[in-house]
Amino acid sequence: MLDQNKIKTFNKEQLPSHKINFDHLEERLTQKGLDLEAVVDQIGALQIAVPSWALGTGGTRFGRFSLGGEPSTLEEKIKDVGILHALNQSSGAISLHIPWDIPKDYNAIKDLANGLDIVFDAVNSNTFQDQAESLHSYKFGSLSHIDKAVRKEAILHNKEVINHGIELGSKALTVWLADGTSFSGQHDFRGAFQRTLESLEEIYDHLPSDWKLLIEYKPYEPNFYSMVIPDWGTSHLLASKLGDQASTLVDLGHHLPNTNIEQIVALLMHLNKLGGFHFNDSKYGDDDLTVGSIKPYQLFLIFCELVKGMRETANPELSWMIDASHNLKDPMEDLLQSVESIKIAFAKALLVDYDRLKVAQSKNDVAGGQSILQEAFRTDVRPLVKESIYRKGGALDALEAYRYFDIRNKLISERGRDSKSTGL
Ligand code: PSV
Ligand code: MN
Repeated sequence: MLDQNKIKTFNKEQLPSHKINFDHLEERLTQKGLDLEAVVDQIGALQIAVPSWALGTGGTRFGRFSLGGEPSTLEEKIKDVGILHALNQSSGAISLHIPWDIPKDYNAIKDLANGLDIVFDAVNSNTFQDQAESLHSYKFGSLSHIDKAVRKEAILHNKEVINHGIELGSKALTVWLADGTSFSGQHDFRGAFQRTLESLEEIYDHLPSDWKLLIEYKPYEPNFYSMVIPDWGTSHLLASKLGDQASTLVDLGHHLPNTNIEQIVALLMHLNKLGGFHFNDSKYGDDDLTVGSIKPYQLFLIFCELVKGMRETANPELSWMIDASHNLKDPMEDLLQSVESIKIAFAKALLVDYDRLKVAQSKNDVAGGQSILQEAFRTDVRPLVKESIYRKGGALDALEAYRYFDIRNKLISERGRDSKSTGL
């Protein structure tokens, strides 16, 4: 649907109005002792995985308004990520959710992805939807379930997900548990924690030696009294007990309002235990809104900790991923906007003068420290982001290009108006 030549032609047409102007930026970077080329390269190198479930329209419990042309097979989902990646050269990975995306022919799937320059990021298990009325339903939990047979089923599922991932070249399993309670007295906290730990131990034992186990946390939903892994402390506790291959995954939407997420990031990196990210934005809870659309300053502060952590700690490489849902917008447009916001926040964080910040901190110069951060945040880094994408063959304006090539309508005529994607 899209090839490099088409994007080149688009860029040529757009260039007069999109002229990349570095004049004031170059001067600023030099003043800070930063090399423009190195900064552009770093921004260009950042790849953010697209979750297979974010390619269709989401919904609320009040309804879902489908957009048409949604990918209904794994192949179509990979093709959609291929379109995003061709446009922004920054979405070269897909994260699968099993059983929504069970691959039938591994080689064919790998060839398809390979041809689109896409790799397989973390695979996600799903022990929150099983509707079976038998003993094996997950209504009352999965890895923490009181019944050993249900726990066994959930452990087996996670091992199968790892097996699928091995075939595709994935290197991580992400576990998010819906386990918890909605009423006091429903279960015993210590018992549920212990059963979860023991279940995770069995899954951990099945991990290949070069894999990571990423443990997500969430304070509420679908359970409203307690969650078995409600916060980063519990996730970290489990990861520490499991071993070096286990770490915590931070989903930005999985915090109570006003939680200081940048502090969590800093501490986890200090302990070499930050495994990855699910980016999104929120105003109230797990709203799954476009990254950077509500709290861009928070996103920037998180990136400052990430940049410092990557320079100053031995924290292993992170898995970067978006986790969002799209009720109103075309998901593809939303994902393009999200990736752009992530890159903007990253670019701003690269401009912070961390040496000067340390000096300000050592003198308790509160206003000085704050202004060092704000100076970087207030810099318009869009030319740097644009240039990094342009150099890799991406579109000068990915969203505009998506509309220019009329991609949604093409997908609708290919797949139909009623085609629906799997996911939540
Ligand atoms: C749960 O809210 C979550 O953030 C987990 O990452 C799931 O795997 C994902 O959403 C999809 O439902
Ligand atoms: Mn998530």
